[in-house]
Amino acid sequence: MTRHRNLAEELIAEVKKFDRIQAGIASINKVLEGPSYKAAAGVKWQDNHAEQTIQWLPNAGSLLVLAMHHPRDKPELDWFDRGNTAGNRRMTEISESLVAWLLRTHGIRGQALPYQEERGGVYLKDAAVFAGLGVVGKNNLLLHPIWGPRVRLRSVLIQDHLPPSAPLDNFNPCFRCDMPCRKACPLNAFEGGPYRRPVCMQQMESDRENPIESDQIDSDGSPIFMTEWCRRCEFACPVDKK
Ligand code: B12
Repeated sequence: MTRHRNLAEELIAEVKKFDRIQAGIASINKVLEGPSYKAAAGVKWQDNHAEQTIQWLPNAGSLLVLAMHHPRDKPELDWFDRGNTAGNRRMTEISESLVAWLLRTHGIRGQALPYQEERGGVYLKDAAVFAGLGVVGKNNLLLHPIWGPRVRLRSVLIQDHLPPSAPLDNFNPCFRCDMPCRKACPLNAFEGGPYRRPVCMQQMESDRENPIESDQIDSDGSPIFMTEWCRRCEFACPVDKK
């Protein structure tokens, strides 16, 4: 057990070498039993993420969950173009370098998981809660104690059983908050209380249909257009408003 504990600590320290990234470890079984897996998603979001479908490594027991700060002044991390976002591409690279580090230094296999659950990813907010990275707030987003909801998530499967990170205690940022996040939604996706996925999806569809011109140029000299997703429920959250 001590060997596993040391390894978990070393792995998390390795992640901290990357700028504005934090990590925690969750048990896979716990994540797969989480509320998102129990909820019926209803209307499916048709997304255009171009990531490969994968088969999980056999006998994997743990997930390394990564949270990357996504500040207001770096909107480009979220811009979607040609199958992905810059933020997701960065997190994939970091995940792959951590997989290589695990094998090189400890002989343990890992696997960088894709973004979508249906391609072999996991529901990342649940994973992040169980990895001690935050709590789910009234805006239905993971609230990190330092970065609030302004984080992007990703995970790496580990073919071993590492001790899970401790859950966050005494962090109840929505307690007595008058929920500006819920009032900020342009389509009132929180009218009546809980998050209404089909309503939020209308906003996302509209974002997708109205791409913005970026300052990047394609090989044929024409400007590249990007989708800029709505972030109003994120920006309105008072937990560290950076
Ligand atoms: C499909 C999807 C969408 C769809 C559908 C969203 C939805 N919530 O259903 C659309 C396109 C509409 C969308 C919108 C947005 N998304 Co989105 N989305 C996803 C994706 C791929 C899967 C989410 C999903 O289907 N969940 C299943 C449904 C049934 O559950 P849910 O609505 O999320 O609610 C569950 C949780 O809140 C959980 N929960 C609630 N309380 C608690 C308490 C505990 C203790 C636990 C464990 C769990 C838990 O249980 C709920 C179900 O009962 C994830 C990435 C991933 N692989 O997880 C990103 C993801 C959730 N999205 C993200 C973001 C940022 C957004 C947007 C802000 C848009 C944007 N700028 O990118 C909005 C915000 C909407 C909102 N307020 O929830 C981030 C969230 C980061 C964060 N801080 O939480 C994620 C993780 C992607 C990423 N890049 O990191 N998204």
